[in-house]
Amino acid sequence: MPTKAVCVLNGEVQGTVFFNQANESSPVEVSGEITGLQKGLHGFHIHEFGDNTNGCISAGPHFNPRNLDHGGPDSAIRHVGDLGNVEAADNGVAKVDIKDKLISLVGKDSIIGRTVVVHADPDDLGQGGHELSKTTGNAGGRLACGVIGLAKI
Ligand SMILES: [Cu+2]
Ligand SMILES: [Zn+2]
Repeated sequence: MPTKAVCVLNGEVQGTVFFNQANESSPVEVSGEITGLQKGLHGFHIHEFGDNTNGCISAGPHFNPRNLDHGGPDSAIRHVGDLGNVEAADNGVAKVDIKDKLISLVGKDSIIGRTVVVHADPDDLGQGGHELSKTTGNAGGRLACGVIGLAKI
């Protein structure tokens, strides 16, 4: 039984992100589009809380159920929520096309009810040597966010 979820991003930029998981042990396919960005890389994460009461800041830190350091999507050491970067073209549009093995739409690593955040700056994937590299990837401000909800199949 496949599971689908969706997230509408609102803030200084806009977007819609879809999540699709064929079964509970399959990778999650993340697709969609974000518009209004500055050209280049922007950190793209799942944050812990589905709480936007005080804007994107209420979403809390990166979703990190294993209590590890921040990394990139292909790092052995990473937060479950570390999806790396999206890249905007000259027209400010970033196409999202990610397949991730750690996030899930069911079980203890489920991202349902949590928040997608897109950032102002590139995520250094834990490698930047900045004091924030091992917690946030030094990805800067939160441009937009949205809570992930179950979608109609
Ligand atoms: Cu983030
Ligand atoms: Zn992280």
